[in-house]
This record gives sequence, C-alpha cells and structure tokens, in this order.
Amino acid sequence: MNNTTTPKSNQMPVGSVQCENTSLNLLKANDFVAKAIRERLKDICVINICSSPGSGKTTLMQETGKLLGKKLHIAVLVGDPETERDAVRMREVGINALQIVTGGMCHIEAQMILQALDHINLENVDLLFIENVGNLVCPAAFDLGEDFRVTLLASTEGDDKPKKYPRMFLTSELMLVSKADLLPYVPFSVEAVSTDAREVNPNLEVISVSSLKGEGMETWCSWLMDKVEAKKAQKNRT
Ligand SMILES: Nc1nc2c(ncn2[C@@H]2O[C@H](COP(=O)(O)OP(=O)(O)OP(=O)(O)O)[C@@H](O)[C@H]2O)c(=O)[nH]1
Ligand SMILES: [Mg+2]
Repeated sequence: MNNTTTPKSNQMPVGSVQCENTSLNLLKANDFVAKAIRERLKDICVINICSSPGSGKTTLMQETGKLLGKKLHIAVLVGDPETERDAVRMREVGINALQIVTGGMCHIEAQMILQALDHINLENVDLLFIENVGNLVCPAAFDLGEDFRVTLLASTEGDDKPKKYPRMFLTSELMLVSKADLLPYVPFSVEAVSTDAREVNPNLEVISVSSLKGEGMETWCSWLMDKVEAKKAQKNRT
C-alpha cells in the first residue's frame, strides 16, 4: 500500500524507520535559552568551567575566591548528578554558591541555568563561575550563555586527551593544565598537550596551574581580571 502522507524521498523500506535527529533539535532549543541567559547576564562575566571528574574545578574556584574575593564579587553555580557538596565547599570559603543537581544527567543544560538564576542573588556580582558536571564529552555541546569556556586537564589524566575529546577543547578559550605540582611525578608533557590542543583549536590559550601549591595562579587570576574588566568596558559602551 502506498503511504500518501510521507514524501517519496522519505519513504522507507518495510521494516525500517528513519529516526529524526532529535539531539539537533534539543541543541537548537538549548542555544535559544543560552541567548536569553546571555541577555540577562549582560553585566556579569560568566565562565563555564569544564573537565573530567576530579580534575580540580572546585578547588580552583575555592583558591581563586581566596585570591580575588577582595577585588571581585564572585558567585558560583555548580552542577553535579547528586549532592550539594561542591556548593557547600564554595560557601565554606565565603563564596555565594548554588548547587544544580542534574538528577543523574552528565552535563548542565541552559534551561537548568535559567531556572537556577531565579534562586541566586547576583546583585553586584562581577564574575559568575558555572562548574559543569565532570565530563569531557557532553558539556561541550551545550552553550550555557557563558562568555568564556575554560577546560581543565589535570596532569594525572594523561596528555593525549585534546585529540580524543576534541570538541571540548575546540569550544574552549582556555585550557588549564591543573595539578601542575604533580608534573614531576607523572608522564605528562605540557608541550605535547599544548601542541595537540592547538592543532584542534589554534586560538586556545594554555596556562599550567596548581591550586594547591599556587603555581600559575597569578597568571590565571590576571586572565580572569582582564575578562571581567573587558565585560565592564563593554557594558559602559552600551
Ligand atoms: N596535587 C593536587 N591535587 C589537587 C589540585 N587541585 C585539586 N586537587 C585534588 O583533586 C581532587 C579533586 O578536586 P576537586 O576540586 O574536587 O575536583 P572537581 O573537578 O571539582 O571534581 P568533580 O566536581 O567531582 O568533577 C581533590 O582531592 C583535590 O584536593 C592541585 O592543584 N594539586
Ligand atoms: Mg567539583
């Protein structure tokens, strides 16, 4: 029997089905929400922090808060599949933080940020960190309305990751080689990882940092200060 409702070009052999790529529609919807977030947070510098689980995102934000807390008003939205632990850690160092519990999801989506914005006071905030769920794959696809995406790659993870997980590095402005204090003890070449990452994304900046020992933290903080100042200058122009 002829299927009169389906165009001939889309007709499938009996027993097969053409699946629509629903992920693409989902990402289009996400981009739409991300645009709304960007508009709403146009006076705040927003940094989306990504990495594998345990690369040091929360520790980096804690130490950054200690170093810049007197100069900037910082707030944090932190995503994890479960628990409020990272938000509690941020509050312990005096940073206003709200946990986004993704309910098992492996990334934050823009609509989660939009919902969270109704529950956090961002008055006078200059810098908003979003700590994404630990994962080098899915978070890469979701724009959260951020100004900059920063990906941590810990020295303990191996220096082959940028080519294996290229989208994360392609869509980031900065790669932080974290846990730099462990470099003497692990087979990891900062030079090799930088070369690989820049083959994926020639514009990627690279800074090595140790949140625990302090190496590179000044460079990282001045990178952040530049971005916050640039955002303020942009606000004053408009
Ligand atoms: N040696 C060393 N260890 C670090 C450094 N930064 C973080 N760590 C340790 O790495 C572990 C994970 O750090 P977290 O900051 O919780 O990492 P995370 O990326 O926030 O982890 P998830 O939120 O679970 O993805 C902790 O035991 C930290 O103490 C560092 O600069 N050097
Ligand atoms: Mg964390």
